Amino acid sequence: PGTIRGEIQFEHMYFWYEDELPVIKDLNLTIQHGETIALVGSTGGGKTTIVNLLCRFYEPKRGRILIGGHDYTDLSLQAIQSRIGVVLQTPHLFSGTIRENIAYGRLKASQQDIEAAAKLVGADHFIQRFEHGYDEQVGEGGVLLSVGQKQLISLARAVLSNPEIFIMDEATSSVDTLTESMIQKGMEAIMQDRTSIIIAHRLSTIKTAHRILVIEDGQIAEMGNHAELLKLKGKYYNLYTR
Ligand code: DCP
Ligand code: MG
Repeated sequence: PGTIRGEIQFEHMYFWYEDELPVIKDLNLTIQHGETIALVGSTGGGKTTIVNLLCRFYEPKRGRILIGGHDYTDLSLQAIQSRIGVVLQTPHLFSGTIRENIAYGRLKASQQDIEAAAKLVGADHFIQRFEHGYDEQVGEGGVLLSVGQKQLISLARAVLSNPEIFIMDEATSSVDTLTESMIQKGMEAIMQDRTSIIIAHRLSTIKTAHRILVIEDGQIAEMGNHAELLKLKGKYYNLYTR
């Protein structure tokens, strides 16, 4: 039983928002424990919706989601969200210090644990340069930081929470190349031995994923690894060889 710890299954899942237009249509997918999945595809395809459903910000209208072999509606919301570490495209920080934002309510987290998490994802580098280091205030919602820096802090938060499942919606804009390579390294550190779902925009992330899913119109349009999908000369090929 321990072997399916971070296994995720979508079974005949359907979803629509208030307007009732189907957004996810009969999604069937099993993600193995430890697997890295990249979701790609054109805008409006349903990638963020899939992640929102998995975090149970919404629930499937039909079909179900299983986490570790259990229908997730049988688990508490808190139990689900403690098993998932998520980095949003525009990460949410609260006004407070960097230290508090990494700890995120984990009162037992020691300074050593916090710094170890930050070092692992490469966030320590820019944090040390602040006048107050880990005690620097981030401002309302983190306004004093760049999007890339906020993602690095969210990555450190995810590492500290040691989740079975790691989800990341990569930032598309305004990340300088140094921060981008830090984020890349940080993600690689977290993805080790964890089930990971990355909504990916960078080829470096996508190429190393075990499976790439092209999501279009709420369905899996193509699935395979980078080499397989290139060979197919289909939608993935068109997205990434222009
Ligand atoms: N949608 C909606 N109401 C919401 C969110 C989305 O009606 N609150 C619609 C817009 C799209 C569809 O659902 O038609 C899928 O939206 P997603 O945000 O899931 O799409 P992606 O994440 O794939 O798009 P992007 O690449 O732009 O992030
Ligand atoms: Mg999206």
